[in-house]
Amino acid sequence: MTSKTTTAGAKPSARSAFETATGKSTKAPAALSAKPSVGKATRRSANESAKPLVRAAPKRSRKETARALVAILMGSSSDLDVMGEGAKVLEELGIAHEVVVTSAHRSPLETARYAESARDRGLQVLIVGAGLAAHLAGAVAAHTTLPVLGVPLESGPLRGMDALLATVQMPAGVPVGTLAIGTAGARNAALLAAQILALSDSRLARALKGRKAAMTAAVGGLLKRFPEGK
Ligand code: AIR
Repeated sequence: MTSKTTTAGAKPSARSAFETATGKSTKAPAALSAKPSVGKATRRSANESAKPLVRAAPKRSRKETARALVAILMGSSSDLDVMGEGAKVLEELGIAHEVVVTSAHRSPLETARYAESARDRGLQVLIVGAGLAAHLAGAVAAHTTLPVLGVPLESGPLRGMDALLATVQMPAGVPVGTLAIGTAGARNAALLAAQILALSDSRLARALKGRKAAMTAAVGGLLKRFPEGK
C-alpha cells in the first residue's frame, strides 16, 4: 500500500496534515487516500464542495506510510470517479501518492498554499484535473516549479471542451502539460508522471517497459486474409 493518507484532521482540535506540512494555519484542501477513498468519497452539493472533506485517518505507523511523490488534485469531489482512474494506475505501479480536492475558485488560497509547499514536502509531479472553467492546473502551475500535468474533465454542456481550452491555453512561462479529456487523460497523466519518475528509478522504468510489452501483446494482429492461404 503506497497511497499517502493525509486528512484535513479527524478531530476538530487536531492540526491538519496540510497545516503541519505547510506550517500555516489554514483550512487544508482535503487529501484523500487514493485506494480506500476512490468511489467512496461523500458526494456533496456544489455550494458545499469548497469545504475540505474530513476523513478519519486509518491508524498506521510512520514506517508504513511512504512519502507521496505524486499528487492528484481535482477541483471537486465530483471529479473523483475520473481522476481515481489515474490513482489506480499509480497504485498498480507502486507509486506513493496523495489525492486532494481543492478548487482554484472556491478555495484559491488553500490551492496556492498547497502548490507552494508541494516541492518542500517531497512531491515530484502534480496531476491536476478540473472541469468547466478549469483554471486549477494553471493556478497550481503559477505557484510551483514542479511539473504540472493537466487533465480537462467533462462537466457541463460543453462536454470538456471548455476545460480543455482553459487547461491547455497557458501563457508562455507557465507550462501545464495537458492530456486528453476525461479518463484517458487521467490514466495517461499517471503514466506520464511515472515516466518522469522513471528517469531516475530503474525499477519503475522496468515496470513501465513490462506494461508496454503487455499492451502490445494484447493488440490482436491479423484478423483475416483474402484470398486465404496467400
Ligand atoms: N471546478 C470547481 N472549482 C472550479 C472549477 N472549475 C470544477 C470541478 C468540477 C466542476 O467544476 O473541477 O469538474 C463542477 O464542480 P461541482 O462541485 O459543482 O460538481
